[in-house]
Amino acid sequence: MKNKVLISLLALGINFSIVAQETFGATTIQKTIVASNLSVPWDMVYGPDGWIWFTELAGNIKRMNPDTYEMQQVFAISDVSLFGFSVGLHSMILHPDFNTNHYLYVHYANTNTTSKIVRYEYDSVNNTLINPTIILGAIPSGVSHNGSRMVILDDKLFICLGDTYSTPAVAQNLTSINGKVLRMNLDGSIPADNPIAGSYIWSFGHRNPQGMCFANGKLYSSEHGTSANDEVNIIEMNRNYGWPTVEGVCNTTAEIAFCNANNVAQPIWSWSPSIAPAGMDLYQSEAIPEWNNSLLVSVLKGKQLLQLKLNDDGTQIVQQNVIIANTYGRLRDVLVIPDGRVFVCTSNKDYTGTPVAGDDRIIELKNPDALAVSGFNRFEFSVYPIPASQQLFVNSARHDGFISLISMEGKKVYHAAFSDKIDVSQLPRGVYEIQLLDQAQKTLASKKILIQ
Ligand SMILES: [Ca+2]
Ligand SMILES: [Ca+2]
Ligand SMILES: [Ca+2]
Repeated sequence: MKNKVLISLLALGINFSIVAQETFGATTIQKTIVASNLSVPWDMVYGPDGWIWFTELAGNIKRMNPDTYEMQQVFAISDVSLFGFSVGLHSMILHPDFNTNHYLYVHYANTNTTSKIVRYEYDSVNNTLINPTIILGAIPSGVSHNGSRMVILDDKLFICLGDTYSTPAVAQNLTSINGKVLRMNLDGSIPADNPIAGSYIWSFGHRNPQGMCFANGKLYSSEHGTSANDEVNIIEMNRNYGWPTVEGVCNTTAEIAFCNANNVAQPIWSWSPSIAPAGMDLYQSEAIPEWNNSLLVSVLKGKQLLQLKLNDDGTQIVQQNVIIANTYGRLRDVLVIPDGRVFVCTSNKDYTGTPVAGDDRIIELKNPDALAVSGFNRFEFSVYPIPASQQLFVNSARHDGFISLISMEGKKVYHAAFSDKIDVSQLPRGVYEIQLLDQAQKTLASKKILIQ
């Protein structure tokens, strides 16, 4: 298999190197540098178009084909303001219905005191971005602590924002949007069902959250502490996460008093001394079974990729394992794609990194044996959101064949040619099995979903 990969990649003229093989439990992981000479790649997302999209700090938006590693520069944002401790273009998210509406959202600093969220449309004919629309402008920003990651969930956009570094007290000020997780409609308006009427605020008391992912029906985030007390939190509506009064868990006399008075949500995991956890994604695949149901966290100062194994209901972290330690330098983001491969990007050209030749880079981690099983990667798929209420999006490398939905009573309630979007608004709430079938109606893969 390894030789086959080598030959096929050489045939494509790809400049790559398998840099390491390592064993986790019974699984051998292969690590390959698949992109080099980037400049602070900041946020990677897997697009409904099957490409890995990513931002670079100075304003570039690129995409990489995860199978051939072909790299394309799609766009360069012209009004990115670069200043402070690596402030510039930060997070990006693609609309779940990107294949139809081509919407892509970015968050970046546009002056030395403000940042904004802008929606672009992808022009697939010219492979560029067009029609920028400000979704949320004039977000106060600082020399550091500007967040950010974005998640789209049930037609709502969530973004985590830091305290702008110089003014920690804003995190507790409910008239400020800094030091918060915000929730907005996809056009930037304030949802009528937000906890504070007329406010974007979803949760508050955050210092500098720089990782966020939705999984297991929960919104997880990572957050930078001071010299200690980095955190992993489960973000809940209208909860206070403590900063700046509380760092990490509520364990000093002053913290306990504040936590009791303010119903503070404590982290489910914390690190001291601080390591600077950044990007975060959930690993949910049998391709590397040892990592199944784990949060993967890319770490800047600590230069690590960490596995945080979750308990069954996803409310606790039961074990931490180090996947990468001090090998590629600072790691800014981690991305899991539907076939169970993992991509991490370095951040060595940022304000405090020490770049080496080839930096910055993207490294792929995979179990070649799982991918070698004929078509294995074609059968992996993910669905979104969980639970779904209106539309269910299906993210699969395979677009032929059929999809079925089976109720818990065994009744086939949906069966049609493959589509990456299914209307489930008429289905009674409950647990269903979604099946992907090939052209001959043979089931390729299935998973349980919740519709409500
Ligand atoms: Ca990401
Ligand atoms: Ca906290
Ligand atoms: Ca504490």
